[in-house]
Amino acid sequence: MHCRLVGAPVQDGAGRMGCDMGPSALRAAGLGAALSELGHHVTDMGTVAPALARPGLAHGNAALKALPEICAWTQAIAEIAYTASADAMPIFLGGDHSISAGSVSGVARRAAEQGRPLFVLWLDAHPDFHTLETSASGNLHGVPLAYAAGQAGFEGYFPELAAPVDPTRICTLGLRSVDPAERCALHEAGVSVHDMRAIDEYGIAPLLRAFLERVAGQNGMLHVSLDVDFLDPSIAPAVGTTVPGGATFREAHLVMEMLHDSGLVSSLDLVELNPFLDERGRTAVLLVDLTASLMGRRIMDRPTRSH
Ligand code: 4U7
Ligand code: MN
Ligand code: MN
Ligand code: MN
Repeated sequence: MHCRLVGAPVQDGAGRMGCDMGPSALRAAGLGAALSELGHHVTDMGTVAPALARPGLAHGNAALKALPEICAWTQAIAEIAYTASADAMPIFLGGDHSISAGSVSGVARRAAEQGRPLFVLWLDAHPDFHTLETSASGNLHGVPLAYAAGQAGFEGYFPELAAPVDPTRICTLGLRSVDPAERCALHEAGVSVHDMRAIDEYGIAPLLRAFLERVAGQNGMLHVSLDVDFLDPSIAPAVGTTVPGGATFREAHLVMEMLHDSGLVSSLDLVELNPFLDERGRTAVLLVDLTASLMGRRIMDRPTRSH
C-alpha cells in the first residue's frame, strides 16, 4: 500500500493549545518507519499550509472561536485530501479534530468521483455533531462530523461540500459525552451510534463487524477518524478533553486489527493528540502502534484467513 502522511497542525479548534505539535510527535514516535517496516511505501507530504483566513467572517453564535481560521484550514485540508487520495491512502496527522472537516469532505469528493459510497467510522468519546448554531463551547473540533454529513447551517462559512457523506453511512463508536442537541441531531440524521454502554454490553467486535459487513456489501470506501479520547485516559493521557471509561488497550487494537483484515480502509485521521499533555511520548507511541495494527501488524498469523 502507498501511504501519504499529511501534517495538519491545527490547534484553534480545540479549547487548549498544543495540538499543533501533534504531527511532530507522531513523526518522532516513528510513524513513518512503522509503516515502512510493514512493507508499505510511505510518502511524507509535509505540512498543510492554510489558506488565508477571510477577515470579518462573523456568526450569530458569539461563542464560536477562530471561525475564519478553521474555515481556511478546512479549505486547504480538503484540497490536499482530494489530491492525496487519488493514488494512495492518506493519513492525516492532527491537529485537533476540526481537521476532519477537511479530510472527510476531501476524500468524500474523491469517492463520489469514483462512483463509490464513502463510509465513516468515528472513534471518539464525542460525536462532534454540533452545528455552528448549537455549539455552546464554541470549540470547532466539536462540529466536523455534522459538517461533513451535510447538516444545515454551515453554508456561507465552511467551504461548500462537493459530496456530503450520507449520515446513514456513518458509525460512531466509543461515545460517552453527548450534548442534548447532538443526541437529537444524530438520531434524526440516522447515524449509527454505539456508545460505551453498547460496547460493554455486546462487546466491540460484533458492533464493528456488522458495520464492516455493510461497507463491504456496498463496495464502499471507508474513512476512519481516530480521536485520542476514544481511548481510556489511563492509557492515552495526551488529550485536552479526557472522559473516563474509554476503550481499553486491547479493544482499540482489536478494532484496528479487524479494520486491517477487512481491507476496506481508504483513509485515516489521527487527531487530538496534545503532546504538551503527554507522558514521555507514550500516547504518541500508542497511536503509532494502533496505526501499525491497522496497517497489518499482527500478533500471530491467522490460519483461518480466507482471502
Ligand atoms: B472532540 C463538546 F461540550 N461537545 O462541543 C463541545 F462536550 O474532537 C466537546 O471530540 C467537543 O474532542 C469535543 O465542546 C470535540 C463538549
Ligand atoms: Mn473528536
Ligand atoms: Mn473527542
Ligand atoms: Mn478532544
